[in-house]
Amino acid sequence: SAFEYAPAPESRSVVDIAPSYGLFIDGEFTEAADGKVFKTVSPSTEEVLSEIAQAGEADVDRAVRAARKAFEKWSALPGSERAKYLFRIARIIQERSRELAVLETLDNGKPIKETRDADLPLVAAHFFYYAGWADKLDHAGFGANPRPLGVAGQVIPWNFPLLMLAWKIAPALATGNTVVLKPAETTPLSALFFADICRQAGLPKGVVNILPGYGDTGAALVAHPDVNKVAFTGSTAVGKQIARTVAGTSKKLTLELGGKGANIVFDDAPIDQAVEGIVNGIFFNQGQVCCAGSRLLVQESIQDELMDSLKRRLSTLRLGDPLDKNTDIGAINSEEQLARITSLVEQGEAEGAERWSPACELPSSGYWFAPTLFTNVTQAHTIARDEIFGPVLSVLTFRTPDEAVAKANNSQYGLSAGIWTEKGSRILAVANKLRAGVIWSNTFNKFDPTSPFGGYKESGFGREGGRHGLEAYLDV
Ligand code: TXE
Repeated sequence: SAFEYAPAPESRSVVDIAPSYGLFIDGEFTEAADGKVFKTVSPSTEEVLSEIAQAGEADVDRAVRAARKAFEKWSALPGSERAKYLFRIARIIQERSRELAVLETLDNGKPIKETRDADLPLVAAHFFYYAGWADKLDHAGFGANPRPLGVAGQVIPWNFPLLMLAWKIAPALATGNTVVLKPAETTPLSALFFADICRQAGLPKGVVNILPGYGDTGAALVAHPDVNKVAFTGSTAVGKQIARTVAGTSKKLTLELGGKGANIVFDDAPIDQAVEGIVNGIFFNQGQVCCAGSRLLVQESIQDELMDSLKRRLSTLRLGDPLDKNTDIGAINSEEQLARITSLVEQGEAEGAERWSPACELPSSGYWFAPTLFTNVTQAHTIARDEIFGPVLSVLTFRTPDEAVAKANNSQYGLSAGIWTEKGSRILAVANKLRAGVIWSNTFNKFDPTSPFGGYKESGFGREGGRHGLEAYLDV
């Protein structure tokens, strides 16, 4: 794509990680008021990468004040001026994309192939896309002169650290808001490198503030009385807690939460293409994707053929060093996440589903989980209902399109779905009945900044991306 900019294979030496990092408040890196720090670890080796300042309530307050002060000038700039900064940020991201891809792989554990070819190009694309909107807000269909909300408090997860930052920060800045963002505790580094990029781009002080920390830092940010807009991506449990905090205030809220995506394969689907889509759907980023196709719904008549092909394909996946450009499956992001996956998989076995994994040796240090398939799964099984957020696929069958739709919709979640069939009429008929925010057909996990993304039901509300993503940051 036009946004790709990462020419060579990657090595650790392209990134220089300092032994410690501060919080980024009002354009400066600073220690936490109470001096607290935490360590960030590389999940593929358990090596400590750096020591990070941990923001407390006093730091949240300082950052929100800085953002409030910056808002006066930032929101008064013509959109064309804000666009210049965003374009500059986008270009610096492209120029530094090798460094950022390696950094993200080290801190997150995901394969370099993904950070290089998916995360980083998409991060740059989001900044370019929203830079383009900054001077066209009067033409976005919201009426003349839509106004920014003020200070946005943004809390993001660890599965796509820099991409989630881009989803949040690019539309907020384009619309004239200022930002205080809390990255996840296991992946703070790329957000801090982004702070450096803001300085490199000459972004006015206080427009972007980055506060690493744990859940309590996020809770303090969300609760701060001078925050006007809250944007959260993470677990459904924390999303509900945040909704309770925000209820009864005038803050605007968008939530992007969990999922249990159904990938529906009809008997006329091209099998080889479907197998690639199934693999991409659940093993991309080790399955730690909110819109993962974690439930495979396969038409009964092709179950045996499809499972044979799928098992053969899984046996070719390479698990290991995420910095190796041939690696398909990297490390699980944290020990906690590995424990969560392990416990749900054990529950799947205990409830009677049949477990299968290809022969594969796991490295001796780091957090790893082999690609796993479950067959003989029923809709009552926990592994068919709960988000596992790991490389684990639950396979169910159906006979008719109506049964496929009923099973796909039988979920507390409604974020994503996939439909595999040669029949265009069937794609439309089925898609119209699915309660999911994003539906792919004959492909999976395709992302584009022009397209809104978000969920039904307990997958959250509000949309990010596209023109709709602007609305979340504007009074119209
Ligand atoms: O999420 P948390 P965790 C799902 C996935 C995963 C599970 C748990 O199923 O297995 O959630 O992951 C911050 N107030 N998803 O524990 O805790 C936290 O510091 C404000 C799906 O990592 O929700 C981090 O920055 N913030 C998901 C962010 O919330 C709080 C992505 C996410 O962490 C907070 C991640 C609080 N009270 C997990 N408590 C997706 N939708 O993509 C924590 N945080």
